[in-house]
Amino acid sequence: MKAAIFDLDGVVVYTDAYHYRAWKQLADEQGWAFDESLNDNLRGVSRMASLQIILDHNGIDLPEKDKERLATEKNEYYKTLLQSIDESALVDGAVPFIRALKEQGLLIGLGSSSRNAQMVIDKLGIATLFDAVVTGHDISRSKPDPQIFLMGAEKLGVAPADCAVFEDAASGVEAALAGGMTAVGFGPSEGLDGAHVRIRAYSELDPATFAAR
Ligand code: B16
Ligand code: MG
Repeated sequence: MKAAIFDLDGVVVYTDAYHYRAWKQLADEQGWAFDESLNDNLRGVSRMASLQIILDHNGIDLPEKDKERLATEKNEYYKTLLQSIDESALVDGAVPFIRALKEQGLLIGLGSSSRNAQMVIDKLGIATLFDAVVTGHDISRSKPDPQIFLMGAEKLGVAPADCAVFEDAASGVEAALAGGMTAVGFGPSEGLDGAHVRIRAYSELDPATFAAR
């Protein structure tokens, strides 16, 4: 193992809960059904594709212009929630685990579909943990396409086969596997069983043993 690429939302920061609250605010205003199990289907999925999943779930068809307005509205709610984000939003054990991997000589990347990812890591003061950052601004194809992680490996100068990917989304695990990387499924979501390693907390992994895989 030469590198580890981390997804952001739900893997390093609990912004998955913030995304949920922002979509829920929009859904309540619009009178749409939306709950945590539907929210699980939005993990790792781009903003517009997430909106489409919610609309499909509610059997609603809208012109493109309206969809763009609604997605922007959700993003405004999300950014308002982010204004009060602090260290308490860091996933338990994530930063110490990443530092321990660095001590083992691994390079660290960030591979997040979110266009807000850079702002989040800057605000939390964790941007310097990452040797390479790829976000929703850099990609043309969403997870489960492996593009985001392949770009990350390339930026790190490491072969995909020497990379591990930490993901809380089924689409992200699929992307890592499609990229020929070691996939680690993290967190409470279902649909992560195809990953090479499946954990619910960082305490389940020993960094030295993991780095030696
Ligand atoms: P934004 P990740 C993903 O980030 C989230 O899991 C997903 O819920 C969100 O819709 C997507 O980013 C886009 O985010 O609206 O901020 O551009 O999990 O890939 O870090
Ligand atoms: Mg995620």
